[in-house]
Amino acid sequence: MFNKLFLTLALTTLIITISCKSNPTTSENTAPTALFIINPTSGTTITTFTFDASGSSDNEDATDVLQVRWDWNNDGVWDTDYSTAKTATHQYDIAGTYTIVLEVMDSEGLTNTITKTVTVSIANTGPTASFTVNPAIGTVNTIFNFDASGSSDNEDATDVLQVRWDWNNDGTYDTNYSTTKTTTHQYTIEGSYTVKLEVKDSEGWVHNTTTIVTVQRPSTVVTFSDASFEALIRVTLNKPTGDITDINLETITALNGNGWNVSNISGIEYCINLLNLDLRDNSIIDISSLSGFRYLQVLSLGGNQIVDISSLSGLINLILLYLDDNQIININFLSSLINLKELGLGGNQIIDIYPLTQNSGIDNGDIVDLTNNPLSTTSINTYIPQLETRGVTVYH
Ligand SMILES: [Ca+2]
Ligand SMILES: [Ca+2]
Ligand SMILES: [Ca+2]
Ligand SMILES: [Ca+2]
Repeated sequence: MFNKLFLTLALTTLIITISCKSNPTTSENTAPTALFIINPTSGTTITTFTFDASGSSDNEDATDVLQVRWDWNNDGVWDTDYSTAKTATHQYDIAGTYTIVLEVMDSEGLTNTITKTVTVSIANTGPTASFTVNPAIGTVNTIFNFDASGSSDNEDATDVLQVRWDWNNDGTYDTNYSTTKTTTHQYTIEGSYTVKLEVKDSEGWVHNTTTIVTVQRPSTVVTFSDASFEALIRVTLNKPTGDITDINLETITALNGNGWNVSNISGIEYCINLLNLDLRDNSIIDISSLSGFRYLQVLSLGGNQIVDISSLSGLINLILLYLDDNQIININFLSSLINLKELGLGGNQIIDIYPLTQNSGIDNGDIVDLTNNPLSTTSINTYIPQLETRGVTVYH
């Protein structure tokens, strides 16, 4: 009985042992299979590449439990830790061809690696538009020369860059794209123009820049008959030599020629933008050339030899007018200067000040100096009191 039981156990053990040894491979772990794809397959230094190892597999483990790690540049140093996440992203800052290594590990620690390469080129950058214009100031007769050859691009040679021009910055380009960088343009109407250049690189990236071109009317050379007055003009313009043009004179807004020994101011008529003119204490007789100074606000002509002030009748923006110590008799022409606040007429030959009473702008707070004039009795007894009634301070 005992022997029979023992034999049965022994046989059973033997059968189990034999059956286990008869198929040893079914219980032995195998290494996983590494596999990945790269998207995109090539790019630039601004491309974010996605690496996807979800195609990796293992005979024993589900892909989910497989762990992966990456070496982005095959330098032997893993750039990520092991992770069950199968996708990763990476960006290459420097252009080149890189070998990527993926290692996959199964749950029992068996591993498999695979490599792939990716090519990274330099990312395109936009061009830089730049141009010169010569001359920058001209007339309708001027042929302006434009040169965009200073434009540049990191990737393209300047020769390859295309340019187009908008001569008046109205949003409509006036030329087609061309690789020729120089061109000319002529304007038919005076004015200030914003010129726009657009530069395009071989990948279609564009950049614009603008500059101002001034088209003036043709200038006229102005001559002066009084050397002292010309000297004053040259000092004012800071132009010791060379032609003085009407356009030069239009830049003057203030002229301070107190005591410059000027007797003839011909040529001053081109200083049409004068706001402030001081020619006190000279020997000027003729001021007819001041008649066009529509902007003039301050005029000092005391201490000259002026008789006729009819040219001042249109200077309606005058606020301060000093005509003291001249030879003035007739002041009819001052009745229209309604913006006057101070009027200096002392030391002249004025008898009748009736025209001042006809100037409605000479009123409260204004000052009129009539000292040292042979004023008529009517002026003193009638007209001055009328002015004073308005609030005008009258010295006489
Ligand atoms: Ca396995
Ligand atoms: Ca590495
Ligand atoms: Ca470029
Ligand atoms: Ca245009």
